[in-house]
Amino acid sequence: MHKEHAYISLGSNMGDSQTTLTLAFDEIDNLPQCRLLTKSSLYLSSPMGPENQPDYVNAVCLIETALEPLALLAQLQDIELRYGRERKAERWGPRTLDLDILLYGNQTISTPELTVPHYGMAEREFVMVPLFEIAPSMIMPDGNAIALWVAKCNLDGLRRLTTSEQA
Ligand code: ROI
Repeated sequence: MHKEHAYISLGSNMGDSQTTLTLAFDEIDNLPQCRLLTKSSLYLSSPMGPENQPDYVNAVCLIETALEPLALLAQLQDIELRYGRERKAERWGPRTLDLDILLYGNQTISTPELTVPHYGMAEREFVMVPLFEIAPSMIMPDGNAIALWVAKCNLDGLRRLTTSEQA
C-alpha cells in the first residue's frame, strides 16, 4: 500500500475549543488508512479576519495515510460535521472545528475542492508556528527553509498553551 505524509491544520473558536482539538487528533488517528505520527502543542491565537469573534485554538499534525487527497478531505469534512461545523454565509466567521490539508507529500493540487499547498499558510502564524514546532527542518514548497517563513510571520497574537493550561 502506498503511503504519503500529510500535514493537517486544526482550528476552533466556538464551544470548548481545546477539548475539540484534543478529540480531533484522536478522530484523525482513527480514520481509515490514516495514522497520526506527530501533533503540535495547542496555541491560542487572535482571529485573522473579522475581529469581533473569540480567539482561536490552533494546532497542526503530521499523518501517514494511504488515502488519496480528495478522500482524505472528505474524511476530514466528515469529522468537521460531526463536531457541529455549519457552513455559514459569513466569510471567515467563527467555527467549531476547521480541518485543512496543508501539505500532501510533495504534491501540488489545484481543483475546485482542494488547493495544496494550502493557499494562505505562509501568512498564517497560527499555522506556521505549530508546523515549525513539529517539522523544524522542513523545506517548504518554494525551496526555502520553514524557519525563513516563520521569521516573516507576525507572532504578536499567538501564544503556545503550557501543559498546565491544556485541557
Ligand atoms: N484565525 C485564527 N487565529 N485561527 C484560525 O484557525 C482561523 N481560521 C479562519 C479565519 C476565519 C481566517 N481566521 C482564523 O478560517
